[in-house]
Amino acid sequence: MTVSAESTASGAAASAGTAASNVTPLHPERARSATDAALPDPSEPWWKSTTIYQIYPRSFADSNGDGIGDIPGIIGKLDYLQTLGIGAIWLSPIFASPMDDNGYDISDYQAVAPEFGTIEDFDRLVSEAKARGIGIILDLVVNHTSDEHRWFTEARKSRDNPYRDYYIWRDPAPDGGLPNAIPSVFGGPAWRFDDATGQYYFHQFSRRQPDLNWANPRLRAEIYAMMNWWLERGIAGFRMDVIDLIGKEVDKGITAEGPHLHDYLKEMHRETFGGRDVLTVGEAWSATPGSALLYSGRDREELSMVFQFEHVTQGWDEDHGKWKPKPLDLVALKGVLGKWQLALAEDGWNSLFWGNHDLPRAVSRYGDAADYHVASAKMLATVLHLLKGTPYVYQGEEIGMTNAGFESIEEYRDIETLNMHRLHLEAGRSPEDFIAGANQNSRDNARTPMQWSEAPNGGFTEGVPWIAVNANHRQINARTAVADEQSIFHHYRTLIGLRKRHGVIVDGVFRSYLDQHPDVFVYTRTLGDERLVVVASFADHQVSLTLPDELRLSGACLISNYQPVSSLGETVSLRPYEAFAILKG
Ligand code: TEU
Ligand code: CA
Repeated sequence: MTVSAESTASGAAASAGTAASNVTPLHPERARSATDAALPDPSEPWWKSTTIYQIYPRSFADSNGDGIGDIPGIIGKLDYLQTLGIGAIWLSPIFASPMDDNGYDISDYQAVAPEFGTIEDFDRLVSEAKARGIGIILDLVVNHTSDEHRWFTEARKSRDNPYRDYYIWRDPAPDGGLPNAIPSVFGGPAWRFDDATGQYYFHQFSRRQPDLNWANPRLRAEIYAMMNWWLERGIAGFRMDVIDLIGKEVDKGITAEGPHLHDYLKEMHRETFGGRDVLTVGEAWSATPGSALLYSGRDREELSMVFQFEHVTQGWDEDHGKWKPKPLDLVALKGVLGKWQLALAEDGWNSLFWGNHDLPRAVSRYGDAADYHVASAKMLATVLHLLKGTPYVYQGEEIGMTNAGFESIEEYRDIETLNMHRLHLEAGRSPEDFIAGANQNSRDNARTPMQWSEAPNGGFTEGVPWIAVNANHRQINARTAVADEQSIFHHYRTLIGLRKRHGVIVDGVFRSYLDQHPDVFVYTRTLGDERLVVVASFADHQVSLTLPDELRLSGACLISNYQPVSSLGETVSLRPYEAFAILKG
């Protein structure tokens, strides 16, 4: 049961709002007067008090029965997203692509992939979303293109082709072998020999995703022109794919955070989105708190924020990485989250996420999908959404979708998973072992179709889905969740509403407590005389806590996943995965 002092109020407001709000500006909640102290500071960027929803178009909603999600399908679900209360959609790639990596291999940046729709569909999505106070954030994939992009088909024609230097070519090593040993993220070497011109080209992902040479100013100018073309269509910003890799210096073995990376980002800022009221978030697997300040510092004129992944990789095995994930270590996890909260307390800005289209489902990885599905999913949402930063909800997370539970490699579709499976077997390791790891961490766990209803295929498609729908869609689906006020969906809706109304959630100073406690995450957010206390249990059993003096207080219970808790004494007893937040002041 989710209750909060405000939920009944916000429920009424939301349903009422829907009727009235079809013509509101993009972020109406920010129109309120600056004197409302408790409210977020309206002079701050919209994306500091807004929650973002990520859509993986292939798996969201299919409108024409071909088993593949599409843009008209997304338009048909905008009312659902407006009810959830999100302020912008991060749309994974919708551009023309041979789909070797499901669109992260683009063959034409200014064309919509036919299976996803048309440019007219896209413009309708932008206007229909805007009418509901929702912005559209596009995925900018400019570390590499598809090998079917005109630039690459030209470049591989001859060594002196005008597009040759848009990519990274090297002669074979003296022994005729690979130029160097840089590996591809998807397994195998990062170099592919091109018979026609007798040189290797560099690809950090699949061999059909050749890396671009950002040292080439002509290339950069073309990319900036493309970005401005989309900005002119009214988008709300960009998510930038592996942006930490564009400054690579391959001869030095440098791939991430190369010497000119921040020069390129400053130039991009100057030439494209600088001065526009948009959100830019860079995916940076190599980011550290120090480099995050370079990317997102307020005077840096680079990006709004980055996606850093330390809370993800801390759970990976040293040797086998994500294919042998370690059991949840809460002390390590909250240690990383706390470090980033403190490091970006005065400057820079955090992104907050448990999942995305590359990561396992949150409730399966960090919660307990089997015995405490609803309680643990709500606990995870409370812990993440009350931290300082911009929260991201990955499609289906708001209804507690779980990992796929595939039994055989035949059910998998992801190029990274299939590549790693092949290499795993070639290394003589057991297929069962691989499937066990894939079931926990393969990217396909996030890519099974959105579960809209109990209907066949979860109401995702009238056709045959490109990847299997999770059988638990009969229990876990949006129709059931929206109809049940106590569902995970309404818990997310309440949290998203709280961030719009409470400055302490947006700007409050973070402080954690009981850092070495293996089962609970306790932290506060303080702004002026307002203090928010968040208490959460990651344990599937009852836990008793002794609280430090400064946490023994009473106030308004903003949210909880059991009964409301509005006062804390010396000791507190927490039920399995219990979580609540109390606002004092
Ligand atoms: O991901 C970057 C990336 O390194 C991860 O996908 C990585 O492969 C993995 O999942 C962690 O082991 C971005 C996109 O998010 C991803 O979908 C693309 O496949 C990749 O870049 C290439 O564009
Ligand atoms: Ca379709």
